[in-house]
This record gives sequence, structure tokens and C-alpha cells, in this order.
Amino acid sequence: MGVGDGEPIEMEIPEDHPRYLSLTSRERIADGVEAGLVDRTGLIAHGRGEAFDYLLGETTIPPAEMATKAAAAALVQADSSVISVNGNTAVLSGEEIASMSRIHDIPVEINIFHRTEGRVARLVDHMKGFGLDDVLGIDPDATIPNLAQPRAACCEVGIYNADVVLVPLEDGDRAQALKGMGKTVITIDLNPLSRTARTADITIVDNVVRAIPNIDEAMSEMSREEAQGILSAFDNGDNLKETMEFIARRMSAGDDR
Ligand code: PTJ
Repeated sequence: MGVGDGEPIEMEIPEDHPRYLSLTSRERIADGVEAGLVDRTGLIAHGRGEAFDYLLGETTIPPAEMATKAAAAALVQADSSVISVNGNTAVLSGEEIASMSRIHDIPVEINIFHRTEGRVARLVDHMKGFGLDDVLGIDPDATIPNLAQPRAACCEVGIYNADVVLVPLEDGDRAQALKGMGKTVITIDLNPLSRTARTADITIVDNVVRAIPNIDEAMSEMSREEAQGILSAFDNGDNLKETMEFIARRMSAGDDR
């Protein structure tokens, strides 16, 4: 659904369009706002993500492949992990997250920045629509320390007790507060300069749409022993530096695709 003269219009995007994924993602976010799943500021966040994705060439670049392996390793080694899902993530990657949750037995918690109980309930239903029996997030019973309410609300059996948290498109304050609790924070953020990207232990600078299936696949192929070696060799600061060098090289080469 698109918008013309204030009236919603149906958009048909041909599958062979060179920017099919980007355009269909844009439609999903817009539809998500209409369905009360995505906060309206999610449109702006998505636009910022699109701009960075364009700089990457809308593909998973080598440093992101390394970070994806490190994320998979942290999840393979975790005692208790959780996937924190917000509005944008749910409409872009809900089905793939549900599949990853089932295969690797990782709980999903709806945890949103612009919290309303109605939107949490709709997002829980949305994720259950992909076949998950239990989705956390309604009736939070714990609080993330050093973070103002309502963003601090979370579930004890989910985010509060987890040692490893996968939080795509997170905000900087909450990423910092989760780190302050001693957790390993994995984020997916197309902006390598964001506070979240710099705060997390592992930052995958990639589109959540590509990153989730990649983490899922990497986990399926990894033993705990292998995971230990990958984690010891990974440094998030170095990885972000390589990411920015990749973008700078691409821009100075004038490579538009
Ligand atoms: O559903 P809510 O209430 O939790 O709100 C979610 C948003 C995303 C609106 C909220 O967390 C927010 O405002 O986020 P920010 O601070 O704008 O940060 C979003 C980050 O995600 C930015 O750095 C974007 O570049 C990045 N981003 C946007 N789309 C994608 C993305 N990263 C990966 N994949 C994307 N598709």
C-alpha cells in the first residue's frame, strides 16, 4: 500500500525490479504503521537505514559476514539468550525470527521504544501468527536498571535474565543499560556510527532482512568449540573500522551498485 493525495493506493512491485527488496521493505513498513505495528517514527528510522544500505551496495559486506559469525558464536555459547523484537523488526523479519527462535530454541520478547500496551499486544499476535506458541512482552515483571520507564520494562524470564541479547535496531541508551547489566549485546544496525553500534559487543552492519537468515544459518553450522575460537578472534571496534573503510573505498571508487 502506498499513499497518493492522502489516499492509500495499491503498489505492484515487479519481482525483477533491481531494487525489489528495498521497495517491498518500504511497503511493509508503511503497511505496518497502518496496522498499528510500527511506530510512525519507524518510517524515519527505516529511511535512515535505507540510506546506509545504499552505501553498502544493499548487500552483506565482508565485515558484516565476520560479525554475523561472531553473533552466531555468542548465541551458540549462551546459557540463556533472547531475541528482542520491535515494530520495524517484526514487520521486516518476523517470519525469519520465528523460524530461528524455533530451530535454536531462543525466546522472543517484544520490547519497544515507543511503548503502548496495545502495540505490544498487536506485535505479540503478529509473531504468534508465524507459529510461535509463546511470545514474551505482555505484563513485564522486571525493570532494566538505569533506564527511564516505560523503556525499562521487560520480562524476567526473557531479557532480564538472559546472558546474551540480540537486539536489532536498538536505541543507544538501552544498549548501554543492557551492557551495564553485564549482558553480551548483539545488534543489527545499518549505521556503523550509531551509539548502539559503538556500544554493543557485536554489531552486524547489515539489513536485518539479510542478517537474521545469515545468523540462523551460521548457528546451524557451528559447534561450541568453534564458537569459542570465533569469539576470541572478534573485536567490534576493528570490525566497525573495517566497515567504514569498506564504505569509504566504495564511495571514492564512485561505485554506484
Ligand atoms: O518499535 P519501536 O517503538 O521500538 O521503535 C523502533 C524504532 C526503530 C523506530 C526506534 O528504535 C528508533 O527510533 O530507532 P533509531 O534510534 O532511529 O535507530 C534505528 C537504527 O536502525 C538506525 O541507526 C538505522 O540506521 C537502523 N536501521 C533502520 N532500518 C534498518 C536498520 N538497521 C538494520 N536493518 C534495517 N532494516
